[in-house]
Amino acid sequence: MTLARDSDIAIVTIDHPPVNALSQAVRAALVAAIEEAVADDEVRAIVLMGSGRAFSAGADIREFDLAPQPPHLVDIVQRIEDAPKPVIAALHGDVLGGGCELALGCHYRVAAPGTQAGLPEVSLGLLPGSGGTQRMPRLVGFETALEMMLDGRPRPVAAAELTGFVDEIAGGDLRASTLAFARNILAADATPRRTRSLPLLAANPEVFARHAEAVAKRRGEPAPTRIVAAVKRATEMNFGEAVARARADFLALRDSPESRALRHVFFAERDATRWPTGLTPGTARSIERVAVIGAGTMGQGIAIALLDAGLAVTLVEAAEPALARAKERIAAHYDAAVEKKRIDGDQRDAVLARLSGSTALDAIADAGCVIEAVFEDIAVKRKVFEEVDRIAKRSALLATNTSYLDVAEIAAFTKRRKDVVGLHFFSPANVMRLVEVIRTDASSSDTLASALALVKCMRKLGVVCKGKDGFVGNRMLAQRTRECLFMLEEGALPQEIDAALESFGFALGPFAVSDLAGIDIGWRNAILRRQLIEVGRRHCDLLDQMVAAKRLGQKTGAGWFRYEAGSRKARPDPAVEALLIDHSRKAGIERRTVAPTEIVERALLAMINEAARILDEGVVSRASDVDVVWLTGYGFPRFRGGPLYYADQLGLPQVLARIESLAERLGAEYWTPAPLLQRLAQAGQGFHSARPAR
Ligand code: 3H9
Repeated sequence: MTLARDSDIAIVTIDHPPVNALSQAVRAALVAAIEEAVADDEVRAIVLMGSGRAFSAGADIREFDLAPQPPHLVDIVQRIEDAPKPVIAALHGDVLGGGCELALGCHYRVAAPGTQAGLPEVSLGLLPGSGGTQRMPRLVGFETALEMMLDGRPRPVAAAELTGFVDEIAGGDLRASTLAFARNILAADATPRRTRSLPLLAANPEVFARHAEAVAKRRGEPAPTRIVAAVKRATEMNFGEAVARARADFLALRDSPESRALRHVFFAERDATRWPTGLTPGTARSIERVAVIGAGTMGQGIAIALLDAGLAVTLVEAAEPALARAKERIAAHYDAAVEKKRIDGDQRDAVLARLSGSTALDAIADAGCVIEAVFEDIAVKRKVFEEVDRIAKRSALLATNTSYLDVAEIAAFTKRRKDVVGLHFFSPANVMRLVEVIRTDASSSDTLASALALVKCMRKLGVVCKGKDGFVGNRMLAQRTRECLFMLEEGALPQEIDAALESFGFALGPFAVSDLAGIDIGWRNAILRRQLIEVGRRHCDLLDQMVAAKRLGQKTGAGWFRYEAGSRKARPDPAVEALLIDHSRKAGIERRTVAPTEIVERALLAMINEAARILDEGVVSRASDVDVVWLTGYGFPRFRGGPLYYADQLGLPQVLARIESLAERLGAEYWTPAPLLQRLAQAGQGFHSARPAR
C-alpha cells in the first residue's frame, strides 16, 4: 500500500501482486492510509487505485478457511463512503467481488478502457458481503445488479448496462485522468456523493419473482436464493440493516459445504495449470500454423478452436467431398456468429482466410503442430503417423486426439517419439474447456511445454496425464457406465438412474448424455475397451442390443428415451422397459426397485475406486487434477468439488467400508477396493491431504 500526494490530492495505491487480493494485511494498510489522508487537512480529495494488472480481484480467497480477521472489508467500505472528502476510485483491469464493493463505496469512479467489473461471489458459493447487494442496484438498477450477482460474469465497464457504475472512461493515462476528474469535483465544490444515499429506482416486483423462479432450478446451490433475497431487502428495510443481513448471510455461506467445495474448485483449476511435480521444466516452441488431420466433427471443432485462438489451420481429409463439407460447416459456424452479432463480417472473413484445406498429407509440411483426429483404430493411426513422421518438419509438435489408445504405441510409429503427445479434446471441441494432455515416458519436456502453451492459447484447461485406456475421464466413465448398465439389468429404468444423478447435481443423467452423444459412440468405445482390458465375468450386452435395435439416441429419435420429432426432450419409453424386462429374464436376474441412494452410491463409488487406481499409477500428479477433469469435461457438479473431493468429504474410511459392503453383496470382481484407498483410509488421510502448499 502506498500513500502519495499530488498537491492537495492523496493517492492511495493498493500494491499486492498479482491481483491485489484484499488480505488482512492489505485491509489493515488500506484503513491506515485512508485514515491518514482523511486526517490530513491539506488533503482535499482522495484517489484510490491499484497497481499492476488489476484494481483488485476482491477478498483473499485463501483466508476464507480461517476465522474472519479485522478490519473487515464491510467496515472499510463504509468508512470510505462516510469520508468527509471526495474519494474517487481509479479502476483498471479486474474490479471483482470485494474489489468492486470497494469501488462502490467510493464517491466517484473513473475507469481505464478495457476495465472489467463483476460480482463473481456466486461462483464461490457466496454473495457480495461488503454492501454490494445494496449499492450495486443503486447505480445500475435491480435487473443488471441481480444478473451480475447471479451469473458472476465480469462485464466491460464501457457496456451500456454499467453506465451508472462509472462516471468517466479515462481518455488517456488513468492516474492523470482521475486527478483531473478530482480537480473538477473540487472546483465545482462537489460534496461526497454517497452511493447509499442515491435513490432506488422503483423495483418491479416481477424482477424478484422471475429471478427467484430461475434460481430455484439451481439445485444444491444455496447462494443464488440468498442473493435474490438480499437484493430484495433494499426495498424492504433500511440500508444499514440490509448490509448487516447480507454480511451475516455471507458468513453463513462461507462456512457452507458448497462454498468450501467451490473454493477447492477455484484452486484446483489453477493448480492444474502448474507444471507437473518432478518433471524438468521445458521451453515451449512457437507455433503459428497447426495441421489437423481428419475433418470429422472432432477435427472441425479443433480447427474452430485453433482459428479462434488466432492460429492458421490446415485441414487435411482424404476425400474431397468430406473436406468441402467440413469447410462449409466451419464457415457456417462463423456465419452464425455474425448473425448473432458476436463478430462482424470482416472478422469472419479474416478468420476464414487463416483456414486452408487439402486432400494431400504433404500440406502439413509447414505446420508447427500436427493434430491427428482420424478414426479410433490403431492400424489407421499407424498409417497416418508413419506418413506424418516422413512429412512434418523436424521441429513440429505431433499430437494424437485418441481417447483410448496407447499414446506411447502411437509415438513408436514415428522416429521422433520425444515429439509426440496426446491432446484429448472433448466434443464439441470449440466449446469444451478440458483437454487431457497425455505425455509418454519418451515425450520431452519441451514437447509437453509446447502442448500446454498451445492449449492455454486456445483458452482451454490442459490437465497433464499419462497412460492409455481412457486416461482419466473416460477410464472413470467406463466404470460408471458399467455400474449403471448393471443397475438397469437389476431393475432400474434409465429415467430413474438419470433422475438420481441429476438430483445429485449432474446437469444431465448418464443415459440422456448417451442419447445426446449417440449410443453407437459409447458402444464402439466399449468394444475397443473389450479388446484392451480383460473382460470381467459379469458382462452386460445392453449396449449391443440397443445398437442392434438401431436405437442410437436423439439422432434416431429413440435411444434410452424416446424423442418426438423436432424435440430434444427425453421421454421415458415403454419399449426400453420391455427390452430391459426381457433382458433381465434371459439373464436370470430378478428385477427389483433400485433406490436413488443406491444409484448415486454405486455410480460414484465405481468412479472413485478407479480414480484411486489412476492416482496410484501416477496417471496424474495431483488428486485435484482428477476433480478438474470431471468438473470441466463431464459436468460433475461444481458445488460438490469433484469426485475425489467428494470422497474426502464422505471420509475415506466410510468410502472404503461402503465399497467393501458392495463387494460382499455384488462380488469382488468389480468392487475390490483400490490399494491407495485402503492405505489412505487406514492412515486417516484424504486424497487431497498431499495437496501442494500455496
Ligand atoms: C469476495 O470478494 C467476497 C466479498 O464480497 C466480501 C468479502 C468480505 N484471492 O486466475 P489467475 C490468485 S470473494 C486469492 O491464475 P488470471 C490465483 O490463485 C472473491 N488469490 O490469473 C493465482 O495464484 P497463483 C471474489 C487470488 O489472469 C493468481 O492470483 N473474487 C484471487 O487468469 C493469478 O490468478 C473472485 O472470485 C483472490 N481473490 O485471472 C475473483 N484471485 O499464481 C477470483 C486470483 O498462485 N479471481 N488469485 O496460481 C479471478 O477470477 C481471476 O484470478 C482473475 C485473474 C480474473 C482475477
